[in-house]
Amino acid sequence: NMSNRTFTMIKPDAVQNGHIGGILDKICAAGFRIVAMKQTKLSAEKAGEFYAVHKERPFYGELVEFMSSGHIVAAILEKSNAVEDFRKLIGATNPAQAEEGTIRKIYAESIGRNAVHGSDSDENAEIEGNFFFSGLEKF
Ligand code: YYY
Ligand code: MG
Repeated sequence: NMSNRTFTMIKPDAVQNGHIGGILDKICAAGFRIVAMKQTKLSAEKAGEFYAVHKERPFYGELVEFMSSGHIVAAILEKSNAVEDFRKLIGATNPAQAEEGTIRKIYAESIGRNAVHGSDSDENAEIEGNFFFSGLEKF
C-alpha cells in the first residue's frame, strides 16, 4: 500500500439506524486516523457516478436508489496498509459471509444494505476520496 489511505462511506442504512458512532468507534479502535470526514446526501446521479463500475450489473439500479435514499458519512482514513486492513475490518460484502466482529457482521442488514463502503485498491481510494473532498480538506 503506497499511500496508506483508504476511503469509506457509512451507508444510509447505518446512518438511519443510529450506527455512525459505533462504526467510527470501531474504525478508530482499529488504528485508523480520520483525515477528512463529512455527512452529506448523494443525488441518484452522483451515486450512479460513484458506482459507475457496476453499471452493467443486475443490482446497479437498486444500489443507486439505496445509496441516494438518505444521508451518508464519507471519510478518508489513514493507517499503514489502509486499503487491505480496512477491507478486513468491514468484512465480506454479504454480511451472512462476514467474519465475527467485522463492521458488516455487526451492523449490515443485507448484501445491499451493508452498512459501509471500503475502497478496493490504492488507485480507487484516491479517486473516491477526490470524489468527495478537495485538496485543502485532505490533511
Ligand atoms: O466492495 P464491496 O462493497 O464489498 O462490493 P462490490 O462488489 O464492489 O459491490 C458494491 C455494492 O453493491 C455492495 O457493497 C452492495 C451492492 N451489491 C449488491 O447489492 N448485490 C450484489 N450481489 C453485489 C453487490
Ligand atoms: Mg467494491
